[in-house]
Amino acid sequence: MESLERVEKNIKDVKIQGAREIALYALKFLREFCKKNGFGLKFEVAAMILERARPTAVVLHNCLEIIKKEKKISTINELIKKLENSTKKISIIGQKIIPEEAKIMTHCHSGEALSVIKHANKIGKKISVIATITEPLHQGIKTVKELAKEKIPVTLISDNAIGFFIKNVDLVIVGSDAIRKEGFVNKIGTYLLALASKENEKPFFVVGNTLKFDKRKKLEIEERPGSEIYKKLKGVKIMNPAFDLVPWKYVEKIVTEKKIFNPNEIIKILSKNG
Ligand code: RUB
Repeated sequence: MESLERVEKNIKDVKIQGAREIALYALKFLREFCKKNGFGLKFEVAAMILERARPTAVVLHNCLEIIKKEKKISTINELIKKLENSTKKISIIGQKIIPEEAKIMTHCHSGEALSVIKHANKIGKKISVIATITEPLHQGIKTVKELAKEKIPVTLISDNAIGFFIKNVDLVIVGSDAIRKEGFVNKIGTYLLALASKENEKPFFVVGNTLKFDKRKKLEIEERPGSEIYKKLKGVKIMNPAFDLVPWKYVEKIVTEKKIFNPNEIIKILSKNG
């Protein structure tokens, strides 16, 4: 079993990335941790450390809230199963948004968004993908490698080229870190991609399982080290927010494991108390 410090570091250093993967990794660690230490103070501290490692995504937070109430290994197992099964369901339900032939743009690396794209290819749709490299950590490389492995035609572009290439695509699909009443949160740059999509009348789709529904009062946008943007710079402040929030007016539909939602339905669900 890895140490808590190692798991925290792997999450912080983006060795494990994407909201769903981070939650699965943390849950699998906590399952072993709780078998050994139970659900007392040690668990509370470990849960807090893991949640703080990447504070913006909500899925791990939501899972931890459930575990804190039920305090059972079987609950952790159920959550792991739920996350795994929901991706399978999303990949199938998501086919409604992908035509038989489509040029798709995506940003960053989202396991859930890619599950829809990969399944479209698997069932014979003629799709191709334009993927942004995603500054500053280049998670887009992971995306293009995964798609190339599946023999899906894929083109890598710089984030700056979004405006240049958006005209060539039929739709945009991105993942999500948090689905909130005021909008959804995803990798920094998603907001600009949404603006470009709207201006060019390209439908913009969000993918995310319902454990990403976020009722936390405050949204904390993770600020990452400036050195990820530029090293060895003196006398200059660097800002490096990891995520941004996209208002619902830019979004066509939201694909979840339960159904495809309209933004208005999401706003209604997330505006309810409790
Ligand atoms: C990843 C990112 C992904 C979402 C959804 O950011 O923004 O689009 O987390 O991913 P980072 P998934 O690389 O900083 O973690 O669909 O895999 O949950």
